[in-house]
Amino acid sequence: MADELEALIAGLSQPQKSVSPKYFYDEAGSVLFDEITRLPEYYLTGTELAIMRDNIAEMAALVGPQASLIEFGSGSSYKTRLLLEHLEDLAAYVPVDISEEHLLASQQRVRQAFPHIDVLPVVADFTHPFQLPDPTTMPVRNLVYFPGSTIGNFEYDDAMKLLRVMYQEAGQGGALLIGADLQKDPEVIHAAYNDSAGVTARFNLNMLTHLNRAFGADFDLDAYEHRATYRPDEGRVVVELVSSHKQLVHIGDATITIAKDEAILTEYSHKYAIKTFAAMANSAGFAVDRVWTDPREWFSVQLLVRD
Ligand code: SAH
Ligand code: AVI
Repeated sequence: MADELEALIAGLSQPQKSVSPKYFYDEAGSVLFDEITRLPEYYLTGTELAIMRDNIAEMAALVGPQASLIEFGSGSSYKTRLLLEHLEDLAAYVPVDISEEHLLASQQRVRQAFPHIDVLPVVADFTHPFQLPDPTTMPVRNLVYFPGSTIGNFEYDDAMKLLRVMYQEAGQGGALLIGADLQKDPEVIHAAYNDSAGVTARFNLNMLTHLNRAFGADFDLDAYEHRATYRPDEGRVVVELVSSHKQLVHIGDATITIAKDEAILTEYSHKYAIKTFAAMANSAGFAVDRVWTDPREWFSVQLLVRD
């Protein structure tokens, strides 16, 4: 907690103030994210799910029997159900997530639906070293699963670090099945992060409620507005909270001055070109075995393998 507070204060003390997007995900934030996935503008989840449905038989055949399925940022494990249904004779399912209550409640439901599967949830921040449990049955290989384009919430260096961690966790003969959102019409992307029902705005603002509760901060919850801008030249959405007036925020023993109209960066959401993503995968040691997309080529699910 002391390290977390220190990192938070450091982020809020830079000329460009920022807070890690991991603070979106308290219990309320996880529920709001689920609501986002059902929005008509938020094409990512529906498109990825359709890709999974269309190709699940081939995916399961490529992975083979008795794998251990390790998921980073599992959320509600909704898309994962397809893998749990189709992967043959799964050795274990290990969902990893930072949002404790949501993870445990989701896995209760997964256990009920798949009583024959060894479900071993891990509450952890996957950007720091963490321990994975040993399944009761020895797996033939590991399949790391990282759906949702959550990789896109990391800047290049941190995304590379995470891919290297997943390379290690995949182990010899293992693989990474990863969802990566693709570059497309900027208006489509803009709408996905500026939905008409205002759910993304509530999701973004909830981060401050979370920080006030978890760290005793005193952000004025009424003073901020959601802003999300797609920058095609950078291939990413920039998500911010913009302060309507000057204020002092106390967090730990720090006092942060936030100017009128100043923006706190809360998230990047990178949109990839298939080629750039392949270069990242290769730099992490993976070979790109398969890339599945939808007919509009809006989203990709990729099987990255290691030898
Ligand atoms: N996989 C789901 C959820 C994606 S939302 C889907 O595809 O729909 C991102 C998920 O990652 C959330 O459940 C969030 O709690 C989790 N998450 C974000 N940052 C994390 C971190 N640093 N460590 C662990 N989990 C994290
Ligand atoms: C989890 N992650 C991939 C989402 C995204 O699209 O970048 C989080 C999100 N932020 C705003 N809407 C959804």
